[in-house]
Amino acid sequence: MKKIGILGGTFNPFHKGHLYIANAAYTQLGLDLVYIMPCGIPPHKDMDSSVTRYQRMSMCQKVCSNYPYLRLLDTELKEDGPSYSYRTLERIREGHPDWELYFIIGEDSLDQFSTWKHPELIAQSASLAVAIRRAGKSAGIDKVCKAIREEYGARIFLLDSDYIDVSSTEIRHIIREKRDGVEQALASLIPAEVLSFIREHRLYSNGGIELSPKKDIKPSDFPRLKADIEKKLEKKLKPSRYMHTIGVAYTSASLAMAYGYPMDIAFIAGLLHDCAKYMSPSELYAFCEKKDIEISAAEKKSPQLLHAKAGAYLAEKDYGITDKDILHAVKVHTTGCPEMNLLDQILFTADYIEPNRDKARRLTEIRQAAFKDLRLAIEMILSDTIEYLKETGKEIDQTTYKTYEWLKASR
Ligand code: DGI
Ligand code: FE
Ligand code: FE
Repeated sequence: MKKIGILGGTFNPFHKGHLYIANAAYTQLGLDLVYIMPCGIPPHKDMDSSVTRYQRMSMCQKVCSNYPYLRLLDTELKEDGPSYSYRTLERIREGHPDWELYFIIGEDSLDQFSTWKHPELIAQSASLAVAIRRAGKSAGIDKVCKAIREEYGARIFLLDSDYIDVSSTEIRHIIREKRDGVEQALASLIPAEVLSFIREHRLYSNGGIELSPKKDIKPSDFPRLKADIEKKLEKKLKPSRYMHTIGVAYTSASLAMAYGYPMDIAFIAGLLHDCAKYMSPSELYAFCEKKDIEISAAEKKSPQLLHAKAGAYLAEKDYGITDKDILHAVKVHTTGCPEMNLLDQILFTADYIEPNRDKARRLTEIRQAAFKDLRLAIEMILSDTIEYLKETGKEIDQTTYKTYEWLKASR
């Protein structure tokens, strides 16, 4: 038997609270997998009707592809009417006789449990995994559990999950009202890949008010910008470096497609990432000193690393790029950085896997991983890079290590 958690919800949008609960169930109950199950039409909750079930599904899918223990379950998404948990769980059980089910719910849902349709059938199909706030564990909860156990024969497990206090309703309000510091607030509440999906699809923003007008490249400007940058780069870079650059641009755009990031932005980041590569190490060093760009200990010993920072500088000053995401992704494309955002991750990976590359040892595996599990791909790249640098006796930048540690810790 496989121990399977089921976390249902509207996920409108998916947020970090969901992630905490799923993770608490996975680790504390020793589950094999947790299925994220967005509903088709929610029975009670009022819905933002402008967001389709497929968009809610995509947001869940994006998160699932970044966590190996999460999977998407579309049982309820496919239903036309409202879904009832007792029926859904029955159907899952019939479809997967080898699954031992743990139905993950919040403490509030447990209070409501007897008002659900056929609680006795739910209790037959699955154990209940109840996420409670550690701080708020009340005496009341034991009483409620006892009553439900006795009345319905339910098996109940309590999960310690002092999850961050966040609700989808609150998130929708923050976006709609465009409160101050909205970007930062949202980044702490929603996984990065969901946030970029919300941005790209302009969800929850009421009549097209954009959540931060961060796309500094208008779609109508893109063809011209692309042509101009390509022309300039072709003159500056060696032919092989230019080929690589084009490869990274298209690979970035493809990864952007796969993970729901604006493709034009990813393409431009790919084009510009090595724009400083025409300089030799000593020229890069002199350039950065002159421009007051900070030089780390590792960069002192291996000044070619500076092509990333110098590239970000040139992208802004020589190529007129103002988009912060692009400039940041170029800046960290060689070492990565802790908390690297989605575009950082896309560019970092594209640089390693683009079609002209042929030297790295696990290229085939990493290329496959990149489109399924981006973080895993980055972990593999960093691990191989660190190994390679050790073998060749090169100085390893602290940022490279820190990025690797961050990834492993946030898995
Ligand atoms: O500029 P590219 O060749 O396209 O690719 P890149 O910007 O990822 O640079 C790759 C090179 O950088 C590769 O030879 C490994 C090296 N590198 C990556 N992290 C570090 C590093 N070199 C040193 N010395 N220290 C690092 O931490
Ligand atoms: Fe590079
Ligand atoms: Fe490169």
